[in-house]
Amino acid sequence: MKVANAVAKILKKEGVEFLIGYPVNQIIEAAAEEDIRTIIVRQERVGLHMADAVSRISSGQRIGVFAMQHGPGTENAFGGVAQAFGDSVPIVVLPGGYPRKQLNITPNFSSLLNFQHVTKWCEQVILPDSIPDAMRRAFTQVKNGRPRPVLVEIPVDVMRADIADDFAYTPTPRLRMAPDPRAVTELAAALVAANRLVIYAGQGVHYARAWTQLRELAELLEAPVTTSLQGKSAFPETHPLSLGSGGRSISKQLHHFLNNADLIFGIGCSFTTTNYGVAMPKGKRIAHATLDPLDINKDIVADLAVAGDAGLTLDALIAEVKDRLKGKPRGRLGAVTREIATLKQEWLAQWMPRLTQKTSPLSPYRVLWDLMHTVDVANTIITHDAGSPRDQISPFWEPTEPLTYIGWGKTTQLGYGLGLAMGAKLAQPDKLCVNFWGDAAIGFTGMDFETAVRERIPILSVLSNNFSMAIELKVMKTATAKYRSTDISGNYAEFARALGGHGERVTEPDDIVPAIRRAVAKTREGTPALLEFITEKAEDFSMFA
Ligand SMILES: Cc1ncc(C[n+]2csc(CCOP(=O)(O)OP(=O)(O)O)c2C)c(N)n1
Ligand SMILES: [Mg+2]
Repeated sequence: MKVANAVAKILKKEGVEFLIGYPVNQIIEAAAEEDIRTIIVRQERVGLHMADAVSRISSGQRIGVFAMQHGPGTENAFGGVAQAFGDSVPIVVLPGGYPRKQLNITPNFSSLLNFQHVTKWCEQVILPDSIPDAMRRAFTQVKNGRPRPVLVEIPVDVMRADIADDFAYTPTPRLRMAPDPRAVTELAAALVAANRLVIYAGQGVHYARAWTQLRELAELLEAPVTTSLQGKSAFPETHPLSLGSGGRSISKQLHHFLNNADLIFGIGCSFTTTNYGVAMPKGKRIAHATLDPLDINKDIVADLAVAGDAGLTLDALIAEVKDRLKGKPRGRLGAVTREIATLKQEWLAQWMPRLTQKTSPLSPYRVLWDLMHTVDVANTIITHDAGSPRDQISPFWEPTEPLTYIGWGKTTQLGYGLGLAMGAKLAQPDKLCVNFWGDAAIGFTGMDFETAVRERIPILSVLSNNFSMAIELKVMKTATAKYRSTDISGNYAEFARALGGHGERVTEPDDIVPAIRRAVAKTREGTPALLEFITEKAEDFSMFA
């Protein structure tokens, strides 16, 4: 058999249900022969974002796979892989390579050389017989340890070469790393001793599917919980102990509790310094439990550290904490939840005029508020985009179920959200999958709305069109005044209709809810929808100095 066919058979054995790709790559044809659904995008980057969401939404239980051609396809894919690396998403990338005769000779693009720093495993296969070994290594790495992209580059002549029909391949295992019991004991003692503990959950909780344990520990300790953007939806934000999620913009209650904490316990998070994550106030005691020791003592100093799977760590902590509390809660719950509720009320009261504003152009906050109160939040998966949309939505959207919000931003490529919503819809066809983005973001990846139409991936795309890069207005004052450098134009409702989807432009506050209802109905019929809300150039965010 040909190597490309062997790769497809291995994908099948690894449980891969769809291959997202862009031609020419012989694995696409071979996958179709194996009844693996092939999904062809309009550009590589978006296909990688889709694969990324498949992995995220399944906690890495289903691995997103993307294949593209050598040279241009591979070059154009770089952003998608880099974004998955930045946000630690496990995907398998299968680029073609130049024929062995020209491989690694300038100016031919080498995946092996160029993807080293945006993958955790990057291999080039020279010998046809090495394919099963290379795929075994890649799948073992992508399913274990810290989630991140892996890549196997296969030169086109290797793809066409023969390999024995009876090659051996056993699906790779998933292993969980348990924390050191002594470190857990020390950490449990500190958690119980703390007076004003805040729990900060990262996406490690999603990958470990440890949502129940997170909630149990928080309730045992009667401690408030926040999440990173990537961890958003790991804890129900309607829970009385929720502080909402951390990002560039945050709730007043989160700001208050972090600043008054005597111990911050990060679980399944990296504590990476980033503009798109809430900064830990200086001088706080930090306990850091995470899978990859690479993150420990990286950007913040950990007073206590535990390395291991978030689920196993939480299991062990729950047992230790129960032991210490001896079935007697400390009676803090009432006071803590009252403090949260009071602050939340004050904060929402302050924002309510924006969230319910009746002006045209529309307040983007009003659009989001109406969206959240019109859709079935528990059965919706939503993601933001780079720019104002992220900072507008993340503090106010309250997920109740795990993996219903895809948060991101360790690197923040405009246009990422569309592919994420499409990948989420592939993985969870019964959920309403939504991306909320701006008119700069749609400029990057908008053409792939056509992929949603053609491949029958009925997402709802919510566009905040303010005819501007509003978030850049403050830093581009002269360029805007002299050359209108932050202006953008376009009619995206017409664009969506031209591509075969449902498109509506909404300008009046009273039309927001009916338009959302119509669009959701369209997605149920199988038609992707794009709602273009004409919004003001808002520059206010829920930020605290
Ligand atoms: C690929 C890429 N280039 C540049 C940026 C920097 N950037 C972040 S937001 C933004 C403008 C966002 O404008 P828009 O999407 O219209 O949202 P708005 O702030 O207007 O609501 C820019 C240029 C980025 N995040 N990604
Ligand atoms: Mg804009």
